[in-house]
Amino acid sequence: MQQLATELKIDFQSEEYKDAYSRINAIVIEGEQEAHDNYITLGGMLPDLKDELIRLSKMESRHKKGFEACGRNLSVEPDMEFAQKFFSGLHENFQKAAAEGQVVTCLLIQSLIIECFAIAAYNIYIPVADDFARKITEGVVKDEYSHLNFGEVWLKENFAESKAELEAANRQNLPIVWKMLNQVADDALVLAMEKEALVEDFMIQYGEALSNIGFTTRDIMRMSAYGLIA
Ligand code: Y39
Ligand code: FE
Ligand code: FE
Ligand code: FE
Repeated sequence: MQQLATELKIDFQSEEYKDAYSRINAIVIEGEQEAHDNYITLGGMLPDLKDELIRLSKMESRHKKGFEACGRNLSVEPDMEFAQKFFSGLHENFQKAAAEGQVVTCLLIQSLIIECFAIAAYNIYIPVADDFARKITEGVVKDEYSHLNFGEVWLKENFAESKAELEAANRQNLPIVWKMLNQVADDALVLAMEKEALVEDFMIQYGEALSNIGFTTRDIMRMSAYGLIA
């Protein structure tokens, strides 16, 4: 698929590309670090699943190292301060939920919302990435599907007791994802990633996840509409 990047004549060494990459690469590195931390926290909340959650956290650490290498490969310095602010809304909501023992909310934020965001972003990035980053991202996205599956399986098994909390957590956090997508749209376009494609892929993954857990089409339509008010 390197052809698409070549066809689009993407200049990975232009100042414009590297400037946008300094923020997108930082977002991904910060996201992987927070995902690592979130799975450790979840391991403390779900002691029976601790070993599996530690395993997921280690995968997230590997992803982080991979994306750090992608930045170094292009001689880009990631803007980590920007990235921490970018994630602060979801970060704070996850911390608050964890402090209150709301495992359902924590799973919705990390294993559904953040994983779907990652899957959408990585799928859209792969065809327009440089050769080095493409190989890394192809390996990472496979793992992200397994992380999403972890959340789906747990929430499906506990659907009846989780439904109300999932709806409240969706209502609180989906608008934040919309703001994040809007905030990153200009930089993403410099990398040849279109916002419409990101939104579409995200909504497909997220809607499928909600369906797998047990929500009806009607529920999913209603829950998805909360994204639009951001
Ligand atoms: O589970 C994970 O590994 C998720 C943390 C990673 C999220 C990465 C967020 C990617 C958003 C990039 C937006 C680019 C347009
Ligand atoms: Fe990851
Ligand atoms: Fe991930
Ligand atoms: Fe993940």
